[in-house]
Amino acid sequence: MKYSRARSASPGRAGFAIAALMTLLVAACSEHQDPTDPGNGSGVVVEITLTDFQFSQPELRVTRGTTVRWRNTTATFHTVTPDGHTTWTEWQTSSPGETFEVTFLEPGTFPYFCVPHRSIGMVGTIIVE
Ligand SMILES: [Cu+2]
Repeated sequence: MKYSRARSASPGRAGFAIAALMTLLVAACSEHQDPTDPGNGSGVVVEITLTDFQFSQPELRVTRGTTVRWRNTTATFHTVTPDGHTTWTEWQTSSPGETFEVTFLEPGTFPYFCVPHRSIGMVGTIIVE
């Protein structure tokens, strides 16, 4: 063993300071890197409903910090699948009343589609300004 038991059991003041600094760094990094962290939203929520077989607002324009909530109003299987980006992980739903939220913190254009109904036009785009 290269380190003593006493040292590992009691990290001391320097150890705590380093731990606190690491926590700050991790928090700063994740805030910068995660464009959909719900902790930094403006509190504005805009809802899009899934019907048979379309999104209620196929093109939705929002400001940064807005939370978009998709709500399934059908008993049909639908998805909200990112098209060419990884801003969120695909959501799957098959029960009325189920919801899914993404808070957009960075500007950009975020297309998505429903896997089983893409070919009949169940597609959408979120434009964040
Ligand atoms: Cu669908």
